[in-house]
Amino acid sequence: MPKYINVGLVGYQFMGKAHSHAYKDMAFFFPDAEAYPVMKAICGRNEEAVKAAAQRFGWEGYETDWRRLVERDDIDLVDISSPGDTHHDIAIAAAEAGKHIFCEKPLANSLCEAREMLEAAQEAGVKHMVAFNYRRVPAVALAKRLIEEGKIGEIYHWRAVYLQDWIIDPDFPLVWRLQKEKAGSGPHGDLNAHIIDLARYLVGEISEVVGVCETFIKERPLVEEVEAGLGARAGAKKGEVTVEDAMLFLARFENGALGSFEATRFAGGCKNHNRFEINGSKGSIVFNLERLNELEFYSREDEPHVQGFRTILVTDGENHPYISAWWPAGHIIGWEHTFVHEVYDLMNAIARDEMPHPDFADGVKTQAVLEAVVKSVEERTWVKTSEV
Ligand code: SOE
Repeated sequence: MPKYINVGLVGYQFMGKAHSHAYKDMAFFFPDAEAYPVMKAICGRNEEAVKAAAQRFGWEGYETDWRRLVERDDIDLVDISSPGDTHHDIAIAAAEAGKHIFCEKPLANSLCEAREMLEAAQEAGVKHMVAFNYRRVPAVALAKRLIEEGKIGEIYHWRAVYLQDWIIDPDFPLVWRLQKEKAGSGPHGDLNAHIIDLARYLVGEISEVVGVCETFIKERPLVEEVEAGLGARAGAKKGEVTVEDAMLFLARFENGALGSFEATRFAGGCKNHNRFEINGSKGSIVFNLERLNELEFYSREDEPHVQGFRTILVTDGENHPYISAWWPAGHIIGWEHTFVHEVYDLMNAIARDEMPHPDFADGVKTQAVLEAVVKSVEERTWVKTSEV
């Protein structure tokens, strides 16, 4: 008999919508789940907007104060899909109220906050998970399997970029993601956090870093009206951009591998270009989110006359994770499916009384790398992740 987990979600915009869709679709496609989510309540400060979101996304009800949501006896899991400056207080209150927590990335706006969140969740004995959804792309899961099977041997290089261009227009307005007090940082926390998590997942822990960053457009029009997704309509007045527009860094891994990371919102033509290359002693792997159903693999163990990169279409339900729940081979999946996979794994973990991954301890480690990079930029030197 499946269990039922009552969910309360904070946030109803871009990420709130992605998570709502995942809760709504999960049982439909994954009937074998050991627990199903029940969409109890969605929360946001604007009553008219959150009420409309509740109806459209399929929530039973809504709240306009997250404190009220967290206190409700009929909520088992609190999902934090609101901006970074809200994560800490909601997570601590949720842990104290004995709720499981699913939190958007990066875990917090600072390492100190992230550590407090981990401590509170551990003390309360609740399950906790950070929404690094790209671990749940079937092609990334296949990359993990190939590495674990020794198919690329000893890893020498990790080379990752996360490139977007949605603010390249200097007249794009000053949305919350460009404000330090709300977002904590620019593409560093938003995008580098993802590729750091993937690097930790696939290669191992990062020991030291050195970074460089720039804010190309220092002032932008203030927001007149927030639009769907990442968009907004610009007003007449201008304000200061308080986060970086691009952050690049080099890294050394504990296992001796070398890494490079680049996150920018100024890579014209690149929309959501989350790409990594891994080179090992026996082969290489290449992944690009803009081609998320594919994984490129090169093996030095192939016969020399056929050596070269092959492109694996990762849509075979018998051999590739999550896929059997969706469609026959070749009937490709997309970005929103990664959130459904997360919810499936989270529900199963709660039902089995296991900790899902990545948990808040992973979130803290990623946060330490982010913070070490910022310190290295400030001090113009290499910084060890153990020293932040
Ligand atoms: C916007 O930069 C964004 O939506 C991020 O916030 C997400 O985490 C990333 O997956 C896609 O881009």
